[in-house]
Amino acid sequence: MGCSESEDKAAQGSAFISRLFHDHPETLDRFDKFKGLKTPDQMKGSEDLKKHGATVLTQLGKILKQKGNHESELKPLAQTHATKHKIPVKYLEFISEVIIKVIAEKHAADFGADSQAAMKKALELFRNDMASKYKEFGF
Ligand code: 89R
Repeated sequence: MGCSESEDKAAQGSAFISRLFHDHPETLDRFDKFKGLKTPDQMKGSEDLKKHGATVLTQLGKILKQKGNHESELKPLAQTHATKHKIPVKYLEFISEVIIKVIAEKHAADFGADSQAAMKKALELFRNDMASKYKEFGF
């Protein structure tokens, strides 16, 4: 997630999401607006998927930068993902794996064992706090 240009963000964000849909097709079913995307080419060509990819990455980036002091950002995200989109914690595990995998593939040289471990830890913290918020929302 080292790129800051917004175009890179859209490309990178949609790369994570496409990979999630590929590795775990059941996750695609949660999106009414992406259900029609059947092939990797359709996913790559979707402006809407890029836009959403950038939204997700921007939000995740903000949260991870807080290093745990993320209550005000995390709460509304947990609320929509628990009560509206109904995204199980398992799916948050999937996306965490995908994020690590994709960065490791695309940026192998800058993503050594230490960076990977740090990213894993940050994503774990994010997931744990999402899970406790989910409980508060009865999900
Ligand atoms: C699904 C993970 C994540 C996962 C959805 C998933 C889209 C940020 C899944 C629409 C769905 C469905 C929507 C609605 C959505 O709503 O809070 O417009 N997510 C919306 O019909 C994550 C993660 C982050 C994240 C956001 C933001 C929005 C949004 C922001 C918009 C505002 C709102 C963790 C990486 C299921 C495939 C930071 C996953 F499986 F990966 F866990 N979202 N989302 N999401 Fe989602």
